[in-house]
Amino acid sequence: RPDTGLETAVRFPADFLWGAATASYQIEGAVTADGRSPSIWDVFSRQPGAVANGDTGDEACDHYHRYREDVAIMSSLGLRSYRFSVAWPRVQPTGRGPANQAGLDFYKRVLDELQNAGIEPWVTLYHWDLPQALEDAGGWPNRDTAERFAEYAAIVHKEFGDRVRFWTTLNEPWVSAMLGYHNGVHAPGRREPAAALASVHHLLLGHGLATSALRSQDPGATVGITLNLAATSAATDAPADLDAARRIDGLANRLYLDPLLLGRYPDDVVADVAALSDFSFVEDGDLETISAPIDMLGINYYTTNVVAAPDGSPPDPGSPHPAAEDVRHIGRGAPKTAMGWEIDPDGLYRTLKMVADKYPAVPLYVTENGAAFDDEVVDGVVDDPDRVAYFDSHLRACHRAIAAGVPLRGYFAWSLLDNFEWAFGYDKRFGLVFVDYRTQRRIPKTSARFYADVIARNEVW
Ligand code: PNW
Repeated sequence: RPDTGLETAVRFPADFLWGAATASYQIEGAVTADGRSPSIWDVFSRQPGAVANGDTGDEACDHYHRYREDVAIMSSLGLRSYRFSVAWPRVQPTGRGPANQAGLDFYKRVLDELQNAGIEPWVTLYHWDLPQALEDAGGWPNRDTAERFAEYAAIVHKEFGDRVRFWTTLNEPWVSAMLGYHNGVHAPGRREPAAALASVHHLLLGHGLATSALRSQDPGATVGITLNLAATSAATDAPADLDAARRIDGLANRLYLDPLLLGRYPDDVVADVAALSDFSFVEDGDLETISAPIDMLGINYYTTNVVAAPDGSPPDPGSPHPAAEDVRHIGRGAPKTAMGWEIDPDGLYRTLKMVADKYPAVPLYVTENGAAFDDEVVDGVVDDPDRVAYFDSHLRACHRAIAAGVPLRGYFAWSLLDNFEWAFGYDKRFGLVFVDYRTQRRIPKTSARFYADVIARNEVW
Protein backbone atom coordinates (compact mmCIF):
# COMPACT_ATOMS: atom_id res chain seq x y z
CA ARG A 1 0.00 0.00 0.00
CA PRO A 2 1.20 3.52 -0.64
CA ASP A 3 3.40 4.84 2.11
CA THR A 4 2.44 8.46 2.47
CA GLY A 5 4.74 8.92 5.42
CA LEU A 6 2.06 11.17 6.88
CA GLU A 7 0.47 8.73 9.27
CA THR A 8 2.07 7.07 12.23
CA ALA A 9 1.51 3.50 13.26
CA VAL A 10 -1.24 2.93 15.81
CA ARG A 11 -1.28 -0.27 17.84
CA PHE A 12 -4.44 -1.86 19.23
CA PRO A 13 -4.89 -3.53 22.65
CA ALA A 14 -3.56 -7.08 22.73
CA ASP A 15 -6.99 -8.68 23.19
CA PHE A 16 -8.78 -6.54 20.58
CA LEU A 17 -11.28 -8.73 18.71
CA TRP A 18 -10.77 -8.55 14.94
CA GLY A 19 -13.45 -9.92 12.69
CA ALA A 20 -15.69 -9.65 9.68
CA ALA A 21 -19.47 -9.87 9.45
CA THR A 22 -22.19 -11.21 7.18
CA ALA A 23 -25.95 -11.82 7.43
CA SER A 24 -27.96 -14.92 6.54
CA TYR A 25 -30.23 -13.63 3.78
CA GLN A 26 -27.39 -11.67 2.20
CA ILE A 27 -25.09 -14.66 1.65
CA GLU A 28 -26.73 -18.05 2.16
CA GLY A 29 -28.99 -18.68 -0.83
CA ALA A 30 -30.60 -22.15 -0.69
CA VAL A 31 -33.86 -20.53 0.33
CA THR A 32 -35.93 -23.70 0.09
CA ALA A 33 -33.33 -26.15 1.44
CA ASP A 34 -33.93 -28.42 4.42
CA GLY A 35 -37.32 -27.10 5.40
CA ARG A 36 -36.60 -23.34 5.31
CA SER A 37 -39.77 -21.34 4.74
CA PRO A 38 -40.04 -17.91 3.13
CA SER A 39 -38.93 -14.86 5.07
CA ILE A 40 -40.28 -11.37 4.48
CA TRP A 41 -37.29 -10.79 2.19
CA ASP A 42 -38.15 -13.74 -0.07
CA VAL A 43 -41.60 -12.26 -0.54
CA PHE A 44 -40.56 -8.60 -0.73
CA SER A 45 -37.73 -9.15 -3.21
CA ARG A 46 -40.26 -10.69 -5.64
CA GLN A 47 -42.41 -7.58 -5.68
CA PRO A 48 -41.75 -5.70 -8.93
CA GLY A 49 -39.55 -2.67 -8.34
CA ALA A 50 -38.70 -3.54 -4.74
CA VAL A 51 -35.06 -4.52 -5.38
CA ALA A 52 -32.66 -3.26 -8.07
CA ASN A 53 -32.64 -5.49 -11.16
CA GLY A 54 -35.29 -7.73 -9.58
CA ASP A 55 -32.48 -9.41 -7.61
CA THR A 56 -33.39 -11.86 -4.83
CA GLY A 57 -31.42 -13.81 -2.23
CA ASP A 58 -32.34 -17.12 -3.91
CA GLU A 59 -28.69 -17.92 -4.62
CA ALA A 60 -26.73 -15.02 -3.17
CA CYS A 61 -23.19 -16.29 -2.44
CA ASP A 62 -24.41 -19.89 -2.12
CA HIS A 63 -22.72 -19.83 1.27
CA TYR A 64 -25.15 -22.58 2.38
CA HIS A 65 -23.12 -24.97 0.23
CA ARG A 66 -19.79 -23.14 0.18
CA TYR A 67 -19.32 -22.38 3.87
CA ARG A 68 -16.21 -24.59 4.03
CA GLU A 69 -14.45 -22.54 1.37
CA ASP A 70 -15.64 -19.35 3.08
CA VAL A 71 -14.28 -20.36 6.48
CA ALA A 72 -11.00 -21.25 4.76
CA ILE A 73 -10.92 -17.70 3.39
CA MET A 74 -11.53 -16.34 6.91
CA SER A 75 -8.57 -18.42 8.10
CA SER A 76 -6.36 -17.12 5.35
CA LEU A 77 -7.20 -13.58 6.47
CA GLY A 78 -6.41 -14.44 10.08
CA LEU A 79 -9.85 -13.39 11.36
CA ARG A 80 -10.15 -13.93 15.10
CA SER A 81 -13.94 -13.78 14.99
CA TYR A 82 -16.77 -14.16 12.50
CA ARG A 83 -20.12 -12.45 13.02
CA PHE A 84 -22.99 -14.10 11.15
CA SER A 85 -26.73 -14.31 11.58
CA VAL A 86 -29.04 -17.26 11.98
CA ALA A 87 -32.06 -17.37 9.65
CA TRP A 88 -35.16 -17.65 11.81
CA PRO A 89 -37.15 -19.36 8.97
CA ARG A 90 -34.57 -22.16 8.85
CA VAL A 91 -34.93 -22.80 12.58
CA GLN A 92 -38.68 -22.22 12.98
CA PRO A 93 -40.21 -22.19 9.50
CA THR A 94 -43.48 -20.64 10.63
CA GLY A 95 -41.92 -18.55 13.38
CA ARG A 96 -43.41 -20.67 16.13
CA GLY A 97 -43.46 -24.21 17.38
CA PRO A 98 -40.77 -26.88 17.45
CA ALA A 99 -37.34 -26.43 15.95
CA ASN A 100 -36.48 -27.65 12.46
CA GLN A 101 -33.42 -29.79 13.17
CA ALA A 102 -32.20 -29.74 9.54
CA GLY A 103 -32.05 -25.96 9.69
CA LEU A 104 -30.11 -25.98 12.95
CA ASP A 105 -27.73 -28.57 11.51
CA PHE A 106 -26.48 -26.12 8.89
CA TYR A 107 -25.28 -23.74 11.58
CA LYS A 108 -23.81 -26.68 13.47
CA ARG A 109 -21.68 -27.44 10.43
CA VAL A 110 -20.59 -23.81 10.21
CA LEU A 111 -19.72 -23.78 13.91
CA ASP A 112 -17.70 -27.01 13.53
CA GLU A 113 -15.75 -25.46 10.72
CA LEU A 114 -15.11 -22.26 12.69
CA GLN A 115 -14.04 -24.27 15.72
CA ASN A 116 -11.53 -26.24 13.64
CA ALA A 117 -10.18 -22.96 12.30
CA GLY A 118 -9.95 -21.42 15.77
CA ILE A 119 -12.31 -18.58 14.82
CA GLU A 120 -14.61 -17.23 17.54
CA PRO A 121 -18.23 -17.31 16.39
CA TRP A 122 -20.45 -14.27 17.05
CA VAL A 123 -24.13 -15.00 16.46
CA THR A 124 -26.72 -12.40 15.52
CA LEU A 125 -30.17 -13.85 16.13
CA TYR A 126 -32.10 -11.48 13.87
CA HIS A 127 -30.76 -9.75 10.80
CA TRP A 128 -34.10 -8.94 9.16
CA ASP A 129 -35.33 -12.28 7.80
CA LEU A 130 -38.61 -12.54 9.72
CA PRO A 131 -40.60 -15.68 8.86
CA GLN A 132 -43.32 -14.51 6.46
CA ALA A 133 -45.88 -16.40 8.56
CA LEU A 134 -45.22 -13.95 11.41
CA GLU A 135 -45.57 -10.97 9.10
CA ASP A 136 -48.88 -12.43 7.96
CA ALA A 137 -49.88 -12.42 11.62
CA GLY A 138 -49.03 -8.71 11.86
CA GLY A 139 -45.23 -8.58 11.93
CA TRP A 140 -43.24 -6.39 14.33
CA PRO A 141 -46.13 -3.95 14.92
CA ASN A 142 -47.76 -6.92 16.66
CA ARG A 143 -46.63 -7.45 20.27
CA ASP A 144 -46.75 -11.23 19.94
CA THR A 145 -43.76 -11.11 17.54
CA ALA A 146 -41.56 -10.06 20.48
CA GLU A 147 -42.62 -13.17 22.41
CA ARG A 148 -42.07 -15.38 19.38
CA PHE A 149 -38.59 -13.91 18.95
CA ALA A 150 -37.62 -14.72 22.53
CA GLU A 151 -38.81 -18.30 22.05
CA TYR A 152 -36.77 -18.65 18.87
CA ALA A 153 -33.73 -17.10 20.59
CA ALA A 154 -34.00 -19.65 23.37
CA ILE A 155 -34.05 -22.51 20.84
CA VAL A 156 -30.92 -21.29 19.07
CA HIS A 157 -29.10 -20.63 22.32
CA LYS A 158 -30.08 -24.01 23.76
CA GLU A 159 -28.56 -25.66 20.70
CA PHE A 160 -25.38 -23.58 20.42
CA GLY A 161 -24.91 -21.96 23.81
CA ASP A 162 -22.08 -24.32 24.70
CA ARG A 163 -20.06 -23.20 21.66
CA VAL A 164 -20.98 -19.55 21.18
CA ARG A 165 -19.88 -16.87 23.62
CA PHE A 166 -21.11 -13.71 21.85
CA TRP A 167 -24.81 -13.18 21.18
CA THR A 168 -26.41 -10.21 19.44
CA THR A 169 -30.18 -10.23 19.69
CA LEU A 170 -31.11 -7.78 16.91
CA ASN A 171 -29.21 -6.11 14.13
CA GLU A 172 -30.25 -2.47 13.69
CA PRO A 173 -33.84 -2.19 14.95
CA TRP A 174 -33.95 1.30 13.39
CA VAL A 175 -33.62 -0.23 9.92
CA SER A 176 -36.16 -2.98 10.63
CA ALA A 177 -38.72 -0.49 11.90
CA MET A 178 -38.18 2.57 9.73
CA LEU A 179 -37.17 1.04 6.39
CA GLY A 180 -39.51 -1.93 6.84
CA TYR A 181 -42.63 -0.20 8.15
CA HIS A 182 -42.21 3.56 7.61
CA ASN A 183 -40.67 4.30 4.21
CA GLY A 184 -41.12 0.77 2.87
CA VAL A 185 -37.71 0.56 1.23
CA HIS A 186 -37.05 -2.77 2.99
CA ALA A 187 -39.22 -5.82 3.65
CA PRO A 188 -42.08 -6.02 4.36
CA GLY A 189 -42.42 -2.74 2.43
CA ARG A 190 -45.14 -1.18 4.54
CA ARG A 191 -45.58 2.58 4.77
CA GLU A 192 -47.37 2.97 8.09
CA PRO A 193 -45.66 5.40 10.47
CA ALA A 194 -47.75 4.43 13.49
CA ALA A 195 -46.96 0.76 12.90
CA ALA A 196 -43.27 1.65 12.51
CA LEU A 197 -43.24 3.20 15.99
CA ALA A 198 -45.00 0.17 17.45
CA SER A 199 -42.32 -1.95 15.73
CA VAL A 200 -39.58 -0.01 17.48
CA HIS A 201 -41.09 -0.92 20.82
CA HIS A 202 -41.75 -4.57 19.97
CA LEU A 203 -38.27 -5.01 18.54
CA LEU A 204 -36.75 -3.59 21.72
CA LEU A 205 -39.10 -5.70 23.82
CA GLY A 206 -38.09 -8.76 21.81
CA HIS A 207 -34.46 -7.91 22.54
CA GLY A 208 -35.22 -7.66 26.27
CA LEU A 209 -37.21 -10.88 26.41
CA ALA A 210 -34.56 -12.75 24.40
CA THR A 211 -31.80 -11.37 26.63
CA SER A 212 -33.57 -12.67 29.70
CA ALA A 213 -34.18 -16.07 28.05
CA LEU A 214 -30.49 -16.40 27.15
CA ARG A 215 -29.37 -15.37 30.64
CA SER A 216 -31.64 -17.86 32.30
CA GLN A 217 -30.12 -20.61 30.14
CA ASP A 218 -26.54 -19.40 30.68
CA PRO A 219 -25.75 -16.61 33.13
CA GLY A 220 -22.24 -16.46 31.62
CA ALA A 221 -23.31 -15.66 28.05
CA THR A 222 -22.16 -12.35 26.56
CA VAL A 223 -25.36 -10.77 25.31
CA GLY A 224 -26.02 -7.49 23.56
CA ILE A 225 -27.69 -5.72 20.68
CA THR A 226 -26.36 -3.95 17.60
CA LEU A 227 -27.56 -0.46 16.70
CA ASN A 228 -26.73 1.56 13.62
CA LEU A 229 -25.74 4.91 15.05
CA ALA A 230 -24.68 8.13 13.43
CA ALA A 231 -23.38 11.21 15.17
CA THR A 232 -25.71 13.98 14.04
CA SER A 233 -24.78 17.63 13.76
CA ALA A 234 -26.43 20.84 12.70
CA ALA A 235 -25.40 22.66 9.53
CA THR A 236 -25.01 25.89 11.54
CA ASP A 237 -25.41 27.04 15.13
CA ALA A 238 -28.74 28.68 14.31
CA PRO A 239 -31.36 27.48 16.82
CA ALA A 240 -33.59 26.10 14.06
CA ASP A 241 -30.74 23.99 12.67
CA LEU A 242 -29.81 22.79 16.15
CA ASP A 243 -33.41 21.77 16.66
CA ALA A 244 -33.38 19.81 13.38
CA ALA A 245 -30.27 18.00 14.64
CA ARG A 246 -31.98 17.28 17.95
CA ARG A 247 -34.93 15.72 16.10
CA ILE A 248 -32.83 13.48 13.86
CA ASP A 249 -30.47 12.48 16.68
CA GLY A 250 -33.61 11.59 18.62
CA LEU A 251 -35.09 9.40 15.91
CA ALA A 252 -31.84 7.79 14.77
CA ASN A 253 -29.94 7.31 18.03
CA ARG A 254 -31.71 8.19 21.29
CA LEU A 255 -34.99 6.39 20.51
CA TYR A 256 -32.95 3.15 20.89
CA LEU A 257 -30.09 4.07 23.22
CA ASP A 258 -32.29 5.68 25.89
CA PRO A 259 -34.72 2.79 26.49
CA LEU A 260 -31.90 0.22 26.31
CA LEU A 261 -29.38 1.99 28.52
CA LEU A 262 -31.45 4.47 30.56
CA GLY A 263 -34.77 2.61 30.79
CA ARG A 264 -36.94 5.36 29.29
CA TYR A 265 -38.05 6.74 25.95
CA PRO A 266 -36.77 10.25 25.23
CA ASP A 267 -39.58 12.72 26.04
CA ASP A 268 -38.74 15.06 23.19
CA VAL A 269 -38.93 12.29 20.58
CA VAL A 270 -42.20 11.01 22.01
CA ALA A 271 -43.52 14.58 21.77
CA ASP A 272 -42.21 15.01 18.20
CA VAL A 273 -44.14 11.94 16.97
CA ALA A 274 -47.25 12.48 19.14
CA ALA A 275 -49.47 13.07 16.11
CA LEU A 276 -48.57 9.57 14.87
CA SER A 277 -48.51 7.54 18.05
CA ASP A 278 -49.41 7.84 21.71
CA PHE A 279 -46.99 5.04 22.70
CA SER A 280 -49.90 3.16 24.27
CA PHE A 281 -48.12 -0.04 23.20
CA VAL A 282 -45.79 0.42 26.18
CA GLU A 283 -47.03 -1.82 29.00
CA ASP A 284 -46.02 -1.91 32.64
CA GLY A 285 -42.65 -3.54 33.08
CA ASP A 286 -41.63 -3.28 29.40
CA LEU A 287 -38.94 -0.69 30.00
CA GLU A 288 -37.45 -2.80 32.81
CA THR A 289 -37.32 -5.73 30.39
CA ILE A 290 -35.78 -3.61 27.63
CA SER A 291 -33.16 -2.02 29.90
CA ALA A 292 -31.97 -5.20 31.62
CA PRO A 293 -28.16 -4.90 31.66
CA ILE A 294 -26.33 -5.95 28.51
CA ASP A 295 -22.73 -7.16 28.32
CA MET A 296 -21.86 -5.25 25.19
CA LEU A 297 -23.31 -2.85 22.67
CA GLY A 298 -22.62 -3.36 18.98
CA ILE A 299 -22.37 -0.26 16.81
CA ASN A 300 -22.68 -0.33 13.04
CA TYR A 301 -21.24 2.79 11.52
CA TYR A 302 -21.24 3.93 7.90
CA THR A 303 -21.71 7.70 7.80
CA THR A 304 -23.03 10.70 9.73
CA ASN A 305 -25.94 13.12 9.46
CA VAL A 306 -25.56 16.85 8.94
CA VAL A 307 -28.97 18.46 8.98
CA ALA A 308 -30.64 21.84 8.65
CA ALA A 309 -34.02 23.31 9.51
CA PRO A 310 -36.98 22.89 7.16
CA ASP A 311 -36.93 25.64 4.53
CA GLY A 312 -40.43 25.28 3.16
CA SER A 313 -39.46 22.89 0.37
CA PRO A 314 -41.65 19.78 0.07
CA PRO A 315 -40.99 17.04 2.62
CA ASP A 316 -39.02 14.01 1.41
CA PRO A 317 -41.57 11.22 0.75
CA GLY A 318 -38.78 8.62 1.07
CA SER A 319 -37.52 9.90 4.40
CA PRO A 320 -36.95 7.19 7.01
CA HIS A 321 -37.72 9.69 9.80
CA PRO A 322 -41.39 9.85 10.85
CA ALA A 323 -42.61 13.38 11.62
CA ALA A 324 -39.24 14.74 10.43
CA GLU A 325 -39.63 14.41 6.67
CA ASP A 326 -39.16 18.15 6.38
CA VAL A 327 -35.67 18.23 7.91
CA ARG A 328 -33.05 18.88 5.25
CA HIS A 329 -30.10 16.53 4.96
CA ILE A 330 -27.04 18.54 4.03
CA GLY A 331 -23.74 16.95 3.13
CA ARG A 332 -20.37 18.08 4.37
CA GLY A 333 -19.13 17.92 0.81
CA ALA A 334 -16.86 14.97 1.54
CA PRO A 335 -16.20 12.22 -1.03
CA LYS A 336 -18.86 9.51 -1.17
CA THR A 337 -18.92 5.74 -1.47
CA ALA A 338 -20.90 3.95 -4.18
CA MET A 339 -23.91 4.07 -1.81
CA GLY A 340 -23.79 7.87 -1.98
CA TRP A 341 -22.80 7.92 1.69
CA GLU A 342 -20.24 10.56 2.66
CA ILE A 343 -16.97 9.27 4.04
CA ASP A 344 -16.54 10.66 7.54
CA PRO A 345 -14.07 8.70 9.66
CA ASP A 346 -14.11 11.35 12.37
CA GLY A 347 -17.84 10.66 12.60
CA LEU A 348 -17.02 7.17 13.86
CA TYR A 349 -14.88 8.72 16.59
CA ARG A 350 -17.68 11.15 17.48
CA THR A 351 -20.28 8.37 17.48
CA LEU A 352 -18.23 6.17 19.83
CA LYS A 353 -17.44 9.11 22.06
CA MET A 354 -21.11 10.18 22.19
CA VAL A 355 -22.15 6.73 23.43
CA ALA A 356 -19.32 6.52 25.94
CA ASP A 357 -19.91 10.04 27.29
CA LYS A 358 -23.70 10.08 27.48
CA TYR A 359 -24.58 6.57 28.65
CA PRO A 360 -23.60 4.22 31.48
CA ALA A 361 -20.40 2.33 30.69
CA VAL A 362 -20.80 -0.77 28.53
CA PRO A 363 -18.16 -2.53 26.41
CA LEU A 364 -18.52 -1.45 22.79
CA TYR A 365 -17.82 -3.29 19.57
CA VAL A 366 -17.93 -1.90 16.06
CA THR A 367 -19.99 -4.78 14.66
CA GLU A 368 -20.04 -3.34 11.13
CA ASN A 369 -18.05 -0.77 9.24
CA GLY A 370 -17.16 -0.73 5.58
CA ALA A 371 -17.89 0.71 2.19
CA ALA A 372 -19.20 -0.11 -1.27
CA PHE A 373 -17.10 0.92 -4.24
CA ASP A 374 -17.29 0.03 -7.92
CA ASP A 375 -14.90 -2.91 -7.89
CA GLU A 376 -13.60 -4.49 -11.06
CA VAL A 377 -11.66 -7.63 -11.79
CA VAL A 378 -8.60 -6.84 -13.89
CA ASP A 379 -6.35 -9.78 -14.79
CA GLY A 380 -7.88 -11.79 -11.98
CA VAL A 381 -7.11 -9.07 -9.43
CA VAL A 382 -9.45 -6.67 -7.59
CA ASP A 383 -7.53 -3.61 -6.54
CA ASP A 384 -9.62 -1.39 -4.23
CA PRO A 385 -7.46 1.41 -2.86
CA ASP A 386 -10.54 3.45 -1.89
CA ARG A 387 -11.69 0.68 0.43
CA VAL A 388 -8.19 0.32 1.88
CA ALA A 389 -8.21 4.05 2.63
CA TYR A 390 -11.70 3.76 4.15
CA PHE A 391 -10.63 0.99 6.52
CA ASP A 392 -7.35 2.73 7.31
CA SER A 393 -9.04 6.00 8.29
CA HIS A 394 -11.88 4.39 10.24
CA LEU A 395 -9.52 2.11 12.16
CA ARG A 396 -7.48 5.17 13.10
CA ALA A 397 -10.71 6.74 14.37
CA CYS A 398 -11.30 3.62 16.49
CA HIS A 399 -7.81 3.88 17.87
CA ARG A 400 -8.31 7.53 18.75
CA ALA A 401 -11.50 6.60 20.58
CA ILE A 402 -9.69 3.92 22.60
CA ALA A 403 -6.95 6.42 23.44
CA ALA A 404 -9.68 8.81 24.63
CA GLY A 405 -10.97 6.17 27.03
CA VAL A 406 -13.82 4.64 25.01
CA PRO A 407 -14.22 0.96 26.01
CA LEU A 408 -14.03 -0.30 22.41
CA ARG A 409 -13.17 -4.01 22.43
CA GLY A 410 -13.35 -5.12 18.82
CA TYR A 411 -14.03 -4.31 15.18
CA PHE A 412 -15.84 -6.23 12.44
CA ALA A 413 -15.44 -5.28 8.81
CA TRP A 414 -18.61 -5.28 6.72
CA SER A 415 -18.49 -7.49 4.89
CA LEU A 416 -16.51 -10.69 4.46
CA LEU A 417 -18.03 -11.21 1.00
CA ASP A 418 -19.77 -9.11 -1.61
CA ASN A 419 -23.42 -10.01 -1.06
CA PHE A 420 -27.10 -9.17 -1.54
CA GLU A 421 -27.19 -5.52 -0.55
CA TRP A 422 -30.91 -5.41 0.24
CA ALA A 423 -32.84 -2.94 -1.95
CA PHE A 424 -29.69 -2.43 -4.05
CA GLY A 425 -29.41 -6.12 -4.91
CA TYR A 426 -26.00 -7.30 -6.09
CA ASP A 427 -25.03 -3.93 -7.55
CA LYS A 428 -23.34 -2.67 -4.42
CA ARG A 429 -20.23 -4.54 -3.32
CA PHE A 430 -19.12 -4.24 0.33
CA GLY A 431 -16.88 -7.32 0.48
CA LEU A 432 -13.27 -7.78 1.46
CA VAL A 433 -13.68 -10.65 -0.98
CA PHE A 434 -15.10 -10.19 -4.48
CA VAL A 435 -17.80 -12.64 -5.54
CA ASP A 436 -18.35 -13.44 -9.21
CA TYR A 437 -22.05 -14.33 -9.09
CA ARG A 438 -21.92 -16.27 -12.37
CA THR A 439 -19.28 -18.71 -11.17
CA GLN A 440 -19.41 -18.15 -7.39
CA ARG A 441 -15.66 -17.64 -7.60
CA ARG A 442 -14.24 -15.71 -4.63
CA ILE A 443 -11.35 -13.27 -5.17
CA PRO A 444 -9.86 -11.57 -2.10
CA LYS A 445 -9.50 -7.86 -2.87
CA THR A 446 -6.44 -5.75 -2.03
CA SER A 447 -8.39 -4.58 1.04
CA ALA A 448 -8.56 -8.18 2.27
CA ARG A 449 -4.75 -8.37 2.22
CA PHE A 450 -4.59 -5.01 3.95
CA TYR A 451 -7.01 -6.11 6.68
CA ALA A 452 -5.15 -9.42 7.12
CA ASP A 453 -1.95 -7.41 7.68
CA VAL A 454 -3.70 -5.15 10.19
CA ILE A 455 -4.85 -8.19 12.14
CA ALA A 456 -1.48 -9.93 11.99
CA ARG A 457 0.36 -6.80 13.18
CA ASN A 458 -2.43 -5.64 15.50
CA GLU A 459 -1.81 -2.17 14.19
CA VAL A 460 -2.49 0.22 11.37
CA TRP A 461 0.81 1.48 10.16
C1 PNW B 1 -26.47 -2.27 7.39
N1 PNW B 1 -29.55 3.31 6.08
O1 PNW B 1 -27.65 -1.81 6.80
C2 PNW B 1 -26.74 -3.75 7.55
O2 PNW B 1 -26.57 -4.25 8.84
C3 PNW B 1 -26.12 -4.62 6.52
O3 PNW B 1 -26.88 -5.79 6.37
C4 PNW B 1 -25.93 -3.85 5.23
O4 PNW B 1 -25.48 -4.66 4.18
C5 PNW B 1 -24.96 -2.72 5.52
O5 PNW B 1 -25.41 -1.90 6.57
C6 PNW B 1 -24.69 -1.83 4.32
O6 PNW B 1 -25.84 -1.18 3.91
C7 PNW B 1 -28.04 -0.51 6.65
O7 PNW B 1 -30.39 3.52 5.16
C8 PNW B 1 -28.94 -0.26 5.62
O8 PNW B 1 -29.14 4.26 6.80
C9 PNW B 1 -29.44 1.00 5.44
C10 PNW B 1 -29.03 2.03 6.29
C11 PNW B 1 -28.13 1.78 7.32
C12 PNW B 1 -27.64 0.50 7.49
